[in-house]
Amino acid sequence: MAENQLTQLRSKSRNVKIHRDLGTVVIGERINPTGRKAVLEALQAGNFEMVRQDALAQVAAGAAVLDVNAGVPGADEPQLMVEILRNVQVVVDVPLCIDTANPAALAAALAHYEGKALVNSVNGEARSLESVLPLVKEHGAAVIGLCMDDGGIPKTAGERLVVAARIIERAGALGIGVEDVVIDPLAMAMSAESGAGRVTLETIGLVVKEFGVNISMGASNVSFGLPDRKYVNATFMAMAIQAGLTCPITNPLQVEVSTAILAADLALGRDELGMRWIKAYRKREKALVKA
Ligand code: THG
Repeated sequence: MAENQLTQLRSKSRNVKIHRDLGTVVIGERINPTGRKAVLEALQAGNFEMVRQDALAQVAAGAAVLDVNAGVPGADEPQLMVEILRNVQVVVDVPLCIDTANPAALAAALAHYEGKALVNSVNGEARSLESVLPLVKEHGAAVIGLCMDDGGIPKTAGERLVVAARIIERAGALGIGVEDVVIDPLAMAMSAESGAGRVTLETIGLVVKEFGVNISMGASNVSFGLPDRKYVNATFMAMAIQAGLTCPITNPLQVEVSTAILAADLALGRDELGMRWIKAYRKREKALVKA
């Protein structure tokens, strides 16, 4: 069993620690035109108000880090990414997770960013490793490594572990410590492939045992194509935290998911005297009274 790693991210004035003995770190998923049509339409209209609102609301709902994606078809992604980052940083001061497959957008974002960002993402493909990891090293960032490569997404947990090992090894060769590599086992739609949830959970187990690294994933992906997604998301979230997930990319406004995260942390002894659970309860009560 490898020792659990500590990943630290920073914004201008805040430091966020990610470690398996600490509370689960929520990375808010909502600033994403690829995943959300309303954001896409706002950005296409040159309107950044929704991005600012999504930033504020997610942090108020408990996100410690925000994922930022600028994938608008036909747009100048490097320029749009920086514009979105600027708008987010005007309203909140939390570390950001830069979600792009475009090396030019990543370079622009890292040049603009003050602090230690989480790069989302690199994968096991040679081209990705060669373009992303030097930027991560140059800017002293941390990086999410996806368990996939030229061959696509491996079917078994053992094969995904092999990809994770390659990413960690290549990062290490460039001087990026294992504590700054966060592995994403890949969560896919369970409605399309019945074993999808299980292989994700098994991958988390293998990667944590071997490397002790922090684990992230797009945790809402599992429920694509299903009705009542929030219950599926919440249950899968608790199971994945038990397996070793430490920093899910998810929607903190979905109360079923947020409470599942807090309850899982409580059950695993990461919430002293249940203080975080009680605080979140009081906050929900207060919001109900106001409404
Ligand atoms: N791993 C890593 N990064 C990721 C993902 C991952 N980034 C993108 C994605 N997956 C995580 N982000 C989202 C964002 C939104 C949704 C899911 C994952 C989502 N959107 C609703 C939907 O599609 O039904 C909302 C639709 C809408 O409002 O238009 O669920 O896996 N490293």
